[in-house]
Amino acid sequence: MSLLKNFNFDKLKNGLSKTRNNIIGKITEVFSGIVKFDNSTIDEIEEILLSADIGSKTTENIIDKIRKMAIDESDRSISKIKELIMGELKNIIGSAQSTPLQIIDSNKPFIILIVGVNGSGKTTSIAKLANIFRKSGYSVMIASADTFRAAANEQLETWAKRVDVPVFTTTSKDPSAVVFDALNFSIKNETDILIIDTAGRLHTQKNLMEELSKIKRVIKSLKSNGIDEILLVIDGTAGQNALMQAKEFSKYTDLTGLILTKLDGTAKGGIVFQICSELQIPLRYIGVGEEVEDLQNLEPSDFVKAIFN
Ligand SMILES: Nc1nc2c(ncn2[C@@H]2O[C@H](COP(=O)(O)OP(=O)(O)OP(=O)(O)O)[C@@H](O)[C@H]2O)c(=O)[nH]1
Ligand SMILES: [Mg+2]
Repeated sequence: MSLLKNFNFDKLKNGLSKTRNNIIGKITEVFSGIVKFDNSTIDEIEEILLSADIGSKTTENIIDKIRKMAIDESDRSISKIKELIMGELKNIIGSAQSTPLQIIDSNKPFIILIVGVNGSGKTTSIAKLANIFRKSGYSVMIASADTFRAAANEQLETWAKRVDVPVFTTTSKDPSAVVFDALNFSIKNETDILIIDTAGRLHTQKNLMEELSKIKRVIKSLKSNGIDEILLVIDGTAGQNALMQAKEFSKYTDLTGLILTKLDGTAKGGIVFQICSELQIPLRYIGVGEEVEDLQNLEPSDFVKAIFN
């Protein structure tokens, strides 16, 4: 069994620049114009945390602590406040199950099904994942079960070429038929990991959700312990909606983890903390850019540092 990590602090920091400006940039502004630290200063900090999508419960907790701390005047410095906020936020990620993916090496192939709404970043994240796996020494195959869009195969192949991983495609319009063939091929070739790309869907689209169940059944017919991971890809720029999607999707599929993409495209990266505090589903990876290397693990203290330092 091995943990599959990919982490680069500079890339993370770079990817989180909008969120950083939105949080610590604004807090610094509040302190630079300060004449007297009073309740309105605390209100301003509250406003900033809320606007970054850190979430009302977490913000309330932090603000309560700041109020208690601010009674003692010597503690009203920006560095003390920063330290307090960072500590709280780090704990949130730390106590969530933000564990990276673990591959079980026996019983090949390890099967990962990728699901999510249209355009959330499924195909791109698959290529980034495949890159992490391949670099860890695993043989990987991607099955193109997005039979919905004509250009889906091509897009997947372009990405797969970049990371030097084969794509399994057929002319079938039935996603579960593609998966059946791809899994047979992977078993025969002793491929370590099979990742399945799917078409975008909403949890409310009954037929498309039934299609996922069919894929699962087909997999079970060939490999008795079935799918190993079902990862939901959610778009970080969708903020609260991403959180809602995860909540809804998890009612219909047994998700084992989340991938949160496009954190580089939003000033509301605080959504990570809301996801960690409100969901019981591990946030396995975060997308912080458009390059192959830009899918990272969520490391509590580094993630907080990338926003606050
Ligand atoms: N900036 C940025 N862009 C991203 C990230 N992840 C995905 N994207 C972009 O988001 C767009 C949609 O990504 P896809 O991977 O095609 O999304 P999808 O979920 O496969 O889309 P459908 O198959 O149409 O449902 C592409 O332009 C990607 O380059 C990220 O972490 N950062
Ligand atoms: Mg796609």
